[in-house]
Amino acid sequence: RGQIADAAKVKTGDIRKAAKMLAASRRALVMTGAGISAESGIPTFRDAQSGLWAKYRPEDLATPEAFQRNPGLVWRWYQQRRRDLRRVQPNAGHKALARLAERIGSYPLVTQNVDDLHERAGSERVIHLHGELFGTHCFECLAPCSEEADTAEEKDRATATGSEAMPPRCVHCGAFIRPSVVWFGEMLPAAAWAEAEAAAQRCDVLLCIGTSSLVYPAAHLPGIVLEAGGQVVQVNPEPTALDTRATINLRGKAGEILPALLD
Ligand code: BV8
Ligand code: ZN
Repeated sequence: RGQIADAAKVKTGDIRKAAKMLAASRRALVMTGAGISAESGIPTFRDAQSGLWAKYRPEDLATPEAFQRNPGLVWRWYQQRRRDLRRVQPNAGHKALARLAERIGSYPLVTQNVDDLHERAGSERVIHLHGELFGTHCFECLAPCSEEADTAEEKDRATATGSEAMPPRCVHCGAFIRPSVVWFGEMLPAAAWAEAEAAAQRCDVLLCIGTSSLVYPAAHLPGIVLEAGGQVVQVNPEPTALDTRATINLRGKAGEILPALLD
């Protein structure tokens, strides 16, 4: 009941209008934020951090300064998020986006998320603006870290010394290994940003899902689409900074609205 009620809560006219726009699009672009992974059980940054991390704000942990000040604490936060991610599955929203490509042809999927749920749901052209949780590289010499971030020895060290686990050291220069995500204050990967910006300049419909549209430069993308004459369909259960400019606002959860767009 709840599921049908929620999708029905959104005016069916809007869903039909959005579905028609997507079906008629020749160069669609999809952009996602943490909200699309919420129904898989991955907390968004907006949700209060749970458990161990309740006393930290992500903006205070996801920075190079935080890592330099307390590498163990930041490393353990990412290790916890990797463990959590291994335990969850893509949800109906991720799967609907993979099916959308079969329906309207392949399209670029720009995500702010560092999880791999779009890939695991079958989406092909995923552009990670903020890096990927399972990647690791050296904080100093940037050499990619060859072994899996949490190797067996790493796991032993974590369990042996409880909460004292420190990041592994770079085999080349001895500095700490860090997660390959973009922290606040860091530049986005140039190629990913260039690809996302070009796709926004040429797309005719942007489907923008589960983002509070507060983090830049990712939050510039819908404006680039609108300035270039494209249209924006937003999917979010809450109001966001994008509401006033979106062509259509579908007020609901990704896991319910996205499958309804394919009906
Ligand atoms: C840079 C990886 C430039 C790490 C992340 C002052 C004003 C403006 C900008 C700035 C400023 N001060 C600093 C800046 C720049 C800063 C920024 O924008 N800060 C913000 C906080 C104001 N940006 C940066 O630092 C970027 N780099 O600008 O460099 C530069 C220039 C010169 C020299 C050097 C550098 C880098 C930003 C990248 C940060 N890394 N992630 C990690 O994951 O650990 S950002 C991280 O937070 C996420 O990737 C996401 O993008 C962002 C927001 O998190 P959430 O809010 O949780 O997610 P989201 O926004 O997607 O919101 C959740 C939404 O889902 C909500 O709306 C909710 O309603 C909805 N939802 C919930 N459930 C559902 C749902 N939707 C659908 N279905 C549901 N079921
Ligand atoms: Zn190194």
